[in-house]
Amino acid sequence: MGRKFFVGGNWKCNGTVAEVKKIVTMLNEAEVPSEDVVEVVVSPPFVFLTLVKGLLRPDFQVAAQNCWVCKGGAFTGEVSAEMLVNLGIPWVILGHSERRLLLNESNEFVADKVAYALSVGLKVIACVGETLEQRESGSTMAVVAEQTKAIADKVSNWANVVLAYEPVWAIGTGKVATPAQAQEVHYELRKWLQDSAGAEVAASTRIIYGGSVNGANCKELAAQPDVDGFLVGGASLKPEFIDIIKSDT
Ligand code: G2H
Repeated sequence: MGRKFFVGGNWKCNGTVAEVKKIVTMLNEAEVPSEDVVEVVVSPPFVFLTLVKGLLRPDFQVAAQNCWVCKGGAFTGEVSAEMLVNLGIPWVILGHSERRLLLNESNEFVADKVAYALSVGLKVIACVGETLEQRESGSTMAVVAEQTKAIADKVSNWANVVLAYEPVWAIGTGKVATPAQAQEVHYELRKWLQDSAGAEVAASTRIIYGGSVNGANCKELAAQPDVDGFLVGGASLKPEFIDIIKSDT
C-alpha cells in the first residue's frame, strides 16, 4: 500500500503575530506538489492556531503541539482535544521528546493522550526516540519499541496515526541522523509494527523522521525506503521548509 509523503512543521514555542503571518505568506506563495502527493501540516503554538488556520492555504493543514489527556474541565492551563476539534484543528503532535523530558511525560501518559485524541476524532503525530546515552548503550530499538508498545497497547486503529522517529540527540543540535541510521530504526519500527499490529498497519502507517532536518539533508533522507516524511523544527520557520516539502519529488 502506498504511503503518502508527510511533512510536518513543528514551530515549537516560537513566533509573534507578525512573524507567523510572514511564515504563512511564504507557505501560501510556494509552488509545491499537490496534496495528493505530499501532506503538509504546520504546527504553530496554541495561541496562533486559529490565526494560522484562517490564513493558510486550504491544501495545507494545521496541528496543535499538545492536548490534554482526557475530557476538559478543571485543568488550569490545559487545552482539551475537544477544543481542538471544535476549532477545526485536525492534527495534534503528542509525545514530543521536549515534553517527555522537560515535563516528565511518561510512555503511559503519552499513550493515554494518543488514545483520547484519536477517540474524539483528531489525527495524531506520535513521537518516539532515544537519548544519546540510550543509543550509545545499544538500547535504541528497545527504547523506541517500548514507547511504541505503550501506544499500541491502547490503540487498535492506526489509520489516523503518523509515527515520528526523533532521536533526542539529533533534535535542534544540527547533528542529523545519517540516512542509514534513520532507515535502520524506521525499518525496525515497521517490523515491530508488523509483529505487534499486523502487516496492514505496518505497510500503511507513515513513519517520519525528525531531528535537524534541513534543506540540504532532506533529499537523501527522503530517499530511504522506510522514511515516509519529516517532522521539521527549526527549518520549518524558514524558506528551506519548501525544499523539504519537495524532497520526495
Ligand atoms: C525535532 C524537530 C521537530 P529540529 O524536535 O520536531 O526539531 O528540526 O529543530 O531538530
